[in-house]
Amino acid sequence: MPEKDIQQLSINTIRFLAIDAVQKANSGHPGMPMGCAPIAYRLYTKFMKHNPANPEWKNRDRFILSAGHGSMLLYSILHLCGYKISMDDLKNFRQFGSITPGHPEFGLAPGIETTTGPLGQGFANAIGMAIAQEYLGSLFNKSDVKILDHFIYGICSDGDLMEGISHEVASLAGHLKLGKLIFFYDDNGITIDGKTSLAFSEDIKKRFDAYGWQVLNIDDVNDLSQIDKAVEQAQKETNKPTLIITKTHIGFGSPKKQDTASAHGSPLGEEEVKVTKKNLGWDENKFFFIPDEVADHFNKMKNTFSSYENEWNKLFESYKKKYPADAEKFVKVFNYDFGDEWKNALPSFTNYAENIPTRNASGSVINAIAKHLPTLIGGSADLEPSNNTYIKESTKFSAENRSGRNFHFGIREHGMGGILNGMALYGGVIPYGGTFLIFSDYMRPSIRLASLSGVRPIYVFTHDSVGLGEDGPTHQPIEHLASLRAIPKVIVIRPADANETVEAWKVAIEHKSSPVALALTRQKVPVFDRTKFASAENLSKGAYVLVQSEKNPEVILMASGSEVALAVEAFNQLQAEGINARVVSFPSWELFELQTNEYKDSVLPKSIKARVSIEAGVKQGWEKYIGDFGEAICIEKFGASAPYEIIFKEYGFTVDTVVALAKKVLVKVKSKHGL
Ligand SMILES: Cc1ncc(C[n+]2csc(CCOP(=O)(O)OP(=O)(O)O)c2C)c(N)n1
Repeated sequence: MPEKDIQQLSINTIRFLAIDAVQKANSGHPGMPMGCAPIAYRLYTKFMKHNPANPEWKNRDRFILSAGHGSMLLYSILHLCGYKISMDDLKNFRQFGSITPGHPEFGLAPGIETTTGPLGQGFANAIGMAIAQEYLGSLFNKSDVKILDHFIYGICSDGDLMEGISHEVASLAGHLKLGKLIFFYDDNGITIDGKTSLAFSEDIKKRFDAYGWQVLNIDDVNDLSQIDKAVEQAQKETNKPTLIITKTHIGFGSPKKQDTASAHGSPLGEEEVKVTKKNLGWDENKFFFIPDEVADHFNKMKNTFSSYENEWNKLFESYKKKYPADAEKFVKVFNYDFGDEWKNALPSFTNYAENIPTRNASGSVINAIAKHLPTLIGGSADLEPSNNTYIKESTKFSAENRSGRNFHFGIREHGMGGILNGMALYGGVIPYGGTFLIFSDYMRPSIRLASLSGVRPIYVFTHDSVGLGEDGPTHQPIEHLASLRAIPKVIVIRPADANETVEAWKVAIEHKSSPVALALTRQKVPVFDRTKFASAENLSKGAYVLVQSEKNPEVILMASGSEVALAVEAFNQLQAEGINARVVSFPSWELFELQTNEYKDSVLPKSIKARVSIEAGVKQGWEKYIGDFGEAICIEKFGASAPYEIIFKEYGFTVDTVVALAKKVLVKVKSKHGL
């Protein structure tokens, strides 16, 4: 069969695998794969250096399907290339427990580089990956051997480019001159509601030109020579990311549905599947059909695919000979194997007379460990002096300086969230990003996806309560701790003092499977005298007894962050009045929940029912720990613009209130128990 015919047959195979899977699942998005099949085919078979036998190969070209609703496009091409996605997996599209869910999920099927579906996120992830590649390249590439030297391809859709996050990250990608990025824009003029003209009329070319991207055009996606020309030109441009505006037809080939919104999000319908098959010269009675010629065509590519990796392996061998220390470091970095030196370098705060904001302690930790964690890299969304995220021994990452470890994400929290995910997904780096806790709202969709994907960016959220003071209610988080705690698997840590902050960072570096959010104070808090109080190392257990009366405690005061100091003051007062109490420092619910029941009972014994929680945020969730008799000192309204001491006083965060509540719960407990 002539080359052209086999190409066409392969492209139609992708289309019909997608159509059949969507039809079988009776849900999904056939239109996008039908339109974009030629792009996926050409990239995976001609341009991308990848090896289906080893999807983890470090120097593979990446492919990001930002328009994740078109997942069947990705599953089909991966299946054809020989990734471990079987025909049964395709038939189980969107079924419980399958590796082919409605939208691609990182970690489920090989070859899926990131979880996409929420539009705009994949596009941001790709930019994070490009950044990670540049940084790691600066560490390991030599003028004579480049071991990280690949492209990051992707497809984004109208929806991706409408979403705000795409504006944020495209702007940064242009600024940073990320030349390895090559994105196709699936310009099919259709979204769910109908034509894009309903809500979208900007000139995409001008927009991306203005960001500093190279912008290319393809008039007809079905003309493979146009794809080839565009990709070749994109590869040559090393100083700018490239957007290839590609005219496609949603639902291509479907007589009734092509170019209409009805091809977007529902099966074509049995009748329309038939006529579409007829229309494109396919046997209408065949389902999930891969013609022999197509199977052969892809089989023959296996050697080429593995040769890409073999060539790189040879390159790496020569690298190893010339640069043995770097080669060893390369392997270690991707295994996050940094030895114990960083732990030995962790600071200890022993001047107990000092009051230190936990954000400052965090800055000290970053700078103490940075030397031993060469791929700890991060920055802030333009709040670096407030977040204390700067690594002083390093420089700023920029278009001219890829070895800088300090990132200026600009005022783009959502973009930063998506980029951090891409960096974490790339591997090898430990990315962190800072902003005020209040603005975690601006990056929440990305935080959720990091957790769903099982990757670990570290968030440095400072200004963690009304304790930030005069900036007022617009800047004072109230519901944010609860809201972050509500996201499954996110580890939220609100350390009480400088030494707990050290331990919080230790957890953050060691925890690799979900995001860690550090909530840190702007205001000064005391450094607890650890010769008198329990060790801060207990932070890793999420909650621990910080101090208690010698005799059996009758009441538990539990608090997180800056409110722990208040709990200790109230404890002293209660002691003075002859009431035995216990202070539980409670920096992390999630870490506490990971402990054994025995440990949990030892910190919060069932027998002590008199409990008070103190946290400068909503009560939501504390009920679980304070129980039926407990009381919470919390904030159920917005904050106020004033010096923080005044706000805390006005909002009931005083020793008197804590003591009074402790007594109240004691009375409640005693009367209920008829004592
Ligand atoms: C953040 C977000 N909002 C809404 C959706 C729901 N949604 C899925 S696809 C889509 C838009 C489809 O238009 P387009 O991006 O042009 O894709 P196409 O119709 O070309 O397949 C929307 C709104 C989503 N996936 N993510």
